[in-house]
Amino acid sequence: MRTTPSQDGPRQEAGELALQAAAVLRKNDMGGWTRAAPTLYPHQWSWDSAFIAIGLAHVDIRRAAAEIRSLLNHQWKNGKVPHIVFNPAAPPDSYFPGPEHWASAAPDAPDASSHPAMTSGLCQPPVHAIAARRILEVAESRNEGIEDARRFLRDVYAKLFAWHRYLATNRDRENSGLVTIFHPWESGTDNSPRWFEALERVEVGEGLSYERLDLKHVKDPSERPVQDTYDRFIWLVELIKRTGCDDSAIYTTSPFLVKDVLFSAILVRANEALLEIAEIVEAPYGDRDTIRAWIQRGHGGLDERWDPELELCLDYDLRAGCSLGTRTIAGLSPLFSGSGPAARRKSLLETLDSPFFAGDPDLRWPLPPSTSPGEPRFHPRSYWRGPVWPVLNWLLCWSLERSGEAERAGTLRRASLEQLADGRFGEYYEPFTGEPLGSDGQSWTAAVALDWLANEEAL
Ligand code: 9WN
Repeated sequence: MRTTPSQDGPRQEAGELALQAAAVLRKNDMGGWTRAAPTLYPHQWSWDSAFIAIGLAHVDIRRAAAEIRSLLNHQWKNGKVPHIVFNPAAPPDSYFPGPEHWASAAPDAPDASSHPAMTSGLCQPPVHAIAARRILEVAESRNEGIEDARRFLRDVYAKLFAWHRYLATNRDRENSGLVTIFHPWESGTDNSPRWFEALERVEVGEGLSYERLDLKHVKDPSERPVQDTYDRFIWLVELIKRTGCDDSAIYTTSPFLVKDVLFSAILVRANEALLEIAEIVEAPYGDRDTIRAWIQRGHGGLDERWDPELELCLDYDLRAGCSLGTRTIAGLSPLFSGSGPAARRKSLLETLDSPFFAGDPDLRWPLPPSTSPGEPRFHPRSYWRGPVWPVLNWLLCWSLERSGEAERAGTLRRASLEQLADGRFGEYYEPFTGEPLGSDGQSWTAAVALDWLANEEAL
């Protein structure tokens, strides 16, 4: 990261912030992979890793590539990229449900016989191809590490293709273009009110006994999910484990099966990135046709989920056969994927800027809360129920740029950098006061700051 002349105040501050962000990533570096946060999340999380790689690209291309490579080393035989790769050196009581809890649940895992388990049995949104493509872009813009980045793309292309094929098949038996999630943790937006009604339908069975560890790491328990929600999370893990993480069995038996529009929107963009990678590595034409078809199907699926009344894109509960109509940032999914007619995207940009989201006059910065402040289940401190998440804003910014909305993306980026200017790199932020919440020193927040700062410098 280039430092800036001292007579230039804001640039000097940007240089300082970049150094602080890089220091967070260094501190969380476990040697070839990065823990998501210093104590709350001592393992490698799937989509966190992708964002982390984007940030690392501005520091060291090979290290950025290593982040994704190490995650993909634990890809399952069926193509699934696991949501957590456990750190064998993490203290036993540092995270629940940890490796012991997942043990023997995963015959498809590459290290299935390992006790404790090396990975969880879930997955998370597929930001990886976006990150892989970005690594080469950053290398080219810095004119550094270009050959390393190209070699990395050649090495990981087949794995990324297998990952996307898993999502297009095992997770979309309906050929709808929309990904089915088996657990709110798979959405990455875990206790968002998006899942409330679907979770209500999950009846927790007998004999659930466990100790929550997450509450030990935050000052205020209201920043974490309520007990009732957590019980359902753990019960769903139990049911998934009972099937041996078998996707067909889960499809048949699980009480929670939801088409997630945000996950699906990210997959559309990830497929666009994968197509670019396929061209760079000269992958077979058949692959490229397949990826193009996935992109088309993804757009189609998202179009189908448009709700003209709420004027948002809605998740769909496969079990109950109904839409899940809560006003959250996921409703803006067509802005993330670039789907739908231009008029719809224009109206969504207006919604983004309206008091439902970033236009609420009481917000500390004009940044969209994860759940609209008007929602009855909005909570400004509880994670995914209201706080602002910098990583989602990174995705939104990046997608807006790709859709030709550079000015709108720039506004979002600058407001985000103001939010992060205190150098604490919170996991998420209280929308009205701007207080950082959850974990400080959260790796992916530092990572997106690095990417944004580089973007500002390039202007
Ligand atoms: C469960 C690591 C992860 C993020 C998720 C975020 C949170 C875990 C938890 O932390 O989820 O996966 O224990 O709450 O919701 O998006 O990947 O940062």
